[in-house]
Amino acid sequence: MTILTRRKLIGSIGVGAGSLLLAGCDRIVASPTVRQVLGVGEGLTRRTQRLVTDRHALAREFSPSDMSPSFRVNGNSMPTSEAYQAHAAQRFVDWRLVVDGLVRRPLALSLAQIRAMPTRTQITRHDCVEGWSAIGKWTGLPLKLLMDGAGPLPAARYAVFHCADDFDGEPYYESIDLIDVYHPQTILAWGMNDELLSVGHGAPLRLRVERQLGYKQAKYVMRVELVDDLAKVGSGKGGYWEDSADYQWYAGI
Ligand SMILES: Nc1nc2c(c(=O)[nH]1)N[C@H]1C(S)=C(S)[C@@H](COP(=O)(O)O)O[C@H]1N2
Ligand SMILES: [Mo]
Repeated sequence: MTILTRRKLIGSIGVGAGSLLLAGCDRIVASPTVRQVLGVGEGLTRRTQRLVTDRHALAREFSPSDMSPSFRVNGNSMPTSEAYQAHAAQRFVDWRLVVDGLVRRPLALSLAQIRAMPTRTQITRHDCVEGWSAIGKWTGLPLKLLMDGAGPLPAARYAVFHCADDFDGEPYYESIDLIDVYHPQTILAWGMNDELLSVGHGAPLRLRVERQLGYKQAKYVMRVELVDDLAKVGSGKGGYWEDSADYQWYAGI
């Protein structure tokens, strides 16, 4: 009930709507009847404001002295596929990142090509839902630049990150919407803490989408697919953990 109503609210005002519309939304929530029906009070107002106004805000960045002395490896630490292991043994020289789906120009880029493109470096805090956090430094290609190369078609709404690893045969994947795709801190990282990304942390390439929780930070990214609908991918909920353990697709913090 609450969720449906909230969806309706958000749907009707639209993500990215300005403060005028938000003020209208506040008025709706301020009416005692609506508040009683929703049974949520200020929580809804705050969450709605966050969704409407803050999608472009930056995650906090830290200084080198804040970096955690150790950064845990979590989830899969080495994809078991033979193809991946052969690439890892050759330091990914013949590996290609595929960009396809709803794009004008499908791409297949080598790690060298990706590393030759402009980079962004950021020191951020990774928050895992299992209850640990770590601050690390990530260097990689802003996803926006990859999109500039591939040219998403007008129908594209989400980017899906297909990974090399699996859990019991179910491939790991994640997805984000275009707001996060174009967020300035969204990068495909090939470097971590001033070194090449290790296999444990997702070599050769892992997503960093800094406003979101740990499970969205897909490691071992092999392919970025632009889609119009997440229902067609995996079991349809937008990610491995979303499909298998009811994790929220929107893990923005
Ligand atoms: N491909 C892939 N990506 C993944 C995972 C995984 O198992 N496989 N685990 C996720 C989870 S739950 C977390 S907390 C982080 C862990 O990243 P780390 O190993 O660099 O700490 O990766 C996320 N991305
Ligand atoms: Mo996690």
